[in-house]
Amino acid sequence: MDMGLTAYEKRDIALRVPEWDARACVQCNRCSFVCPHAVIRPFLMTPHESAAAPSDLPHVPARGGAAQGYDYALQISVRDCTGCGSCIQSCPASALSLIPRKASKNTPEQWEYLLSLPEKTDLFDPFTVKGSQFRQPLLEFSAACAGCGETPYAKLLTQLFGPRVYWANATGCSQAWGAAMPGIPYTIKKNGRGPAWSNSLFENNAEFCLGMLLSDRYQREAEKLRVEALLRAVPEGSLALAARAWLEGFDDAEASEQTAAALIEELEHCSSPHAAAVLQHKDHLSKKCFWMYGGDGWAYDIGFGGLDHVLASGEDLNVLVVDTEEYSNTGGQSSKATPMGAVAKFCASGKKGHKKDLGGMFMAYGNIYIAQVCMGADPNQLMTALREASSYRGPSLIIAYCPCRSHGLHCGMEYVQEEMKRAVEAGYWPLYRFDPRKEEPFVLDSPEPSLEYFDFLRGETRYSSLEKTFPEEAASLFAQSRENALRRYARYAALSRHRQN
Ligand SMILES: Cc1ncc(C[n+]2csc(CCOP(=O)(O)OP(=O)(O)O)c2C)c(N)n1
Repeated sequence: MDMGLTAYEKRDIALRVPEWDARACVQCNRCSFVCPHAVIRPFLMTPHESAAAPSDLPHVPARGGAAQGYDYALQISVRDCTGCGSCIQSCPASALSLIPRKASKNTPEQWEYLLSLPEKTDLFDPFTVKGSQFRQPLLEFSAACAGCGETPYAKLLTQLFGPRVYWANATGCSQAWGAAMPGIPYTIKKNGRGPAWSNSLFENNAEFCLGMLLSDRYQREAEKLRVEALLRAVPEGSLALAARAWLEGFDDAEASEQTAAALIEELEHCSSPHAAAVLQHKDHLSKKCFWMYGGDGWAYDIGFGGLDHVLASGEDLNVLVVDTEEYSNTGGQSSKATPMGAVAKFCASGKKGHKKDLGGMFMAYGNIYIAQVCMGADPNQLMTALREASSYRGPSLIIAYCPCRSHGLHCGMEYVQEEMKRAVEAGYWPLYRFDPRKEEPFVLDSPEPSLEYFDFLRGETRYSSLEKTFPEEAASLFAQSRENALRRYARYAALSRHRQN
């Protein structure tokens, strides 16, 4: 199956698309960070590349010391845009506005030209909002809803780890938009490298990911034996040097990417049968990272047993839970992630029990890295969590808040990132990190709640509808939910000595 086929769809469905005001732009890349469909992207150009660009391509001198001498362009693939407006509402400088599709000056030629340029990935730290967006997204133009809360997280993972990620995707929306066959939105870089993605059943996705990891481990160990045999046969010279460097960086993802490339180069000029044997399995030279991914229906409910088993194994794998607080893909049934008082299928008169504290449960193990994140509220905390999770040589669990159109945001899906912020400000969705490497592992990243809890609830139909249909239930459940949220915050604050000091 070919990767990246969605790039050929060009659905052209947006009536209004973003327009960039280059002079007002502060080049923070936040618009690209939040874009659910990877249609708005920043590019850096050398003076030579700017000179060769289509004459109507808008660009300005790049900001930021590292990019001095480069030009900056923000491009929109209008034919792939859904017109959700999330980028516009997330821009801190009002440098984007929605204009009629026909009035857009962005052309396919401009877009194609910018895509043809070499990536400038080394100028900024990739684990920052700005730096991450200069990396090619390897998830683009998916079939997700306009304003989807899940895809920006998944896209970000492909930007940070894409070429070396093995990705186990549970059934759910993430699989529905991730594999709307044959429209594959996962794509590859110019060198042919991209995420190795596969989907298994709802019930066994965690085990599926563990299987990927074990299979890769045995294949890499076998490759190591072949390289060691090669070294015994060819102990001197540049090939031997490259082989030793590869062995030294065997378990280091960044290093092994470079040492593997250098070794392959040497092997290609060597006639030894040992070299041919190593080359035959060259895909296993670079170290991979393992992510499993799915919704709350998978992680909190149906796949929970497997998730527990695999996280308890202590293996070096990572989990991203995109928590929409319901089974979004099958029409909004309640899950154990659905909070008290929310209306969902199977709880038309409001969920009676409290939301399961997935992170809290796994914290009890003590050796699992855990973070609860929310990109619209604190993107820097998200980047820190991803950096910490990926560097932790053990299991990591990231639980990400994802508003969904089925929540019925009164403000509309263009304010999806703002709604995330409100969830954190109200104390509805606390942000924290638990890092087993630290003497004080738990850090509460959320400030004290500053927004009235009920104001947040009343901004979404899944809650506000209860006040109309079952007002007494609503009053009681909302009050209990608020009480629970405040207690939870107090509990976390007490745990977080860091913040207290
Ligand atoms: C064992 C099993 N039960 C039911 C289904 C049908 N099913 C497919 S997706 C889905 C909902 C997924 O919800 P969630 O994990 O929260 O992901 P979301 O769609 O919200 O991203 C269900 C119930 C299934 N695939 N397997």
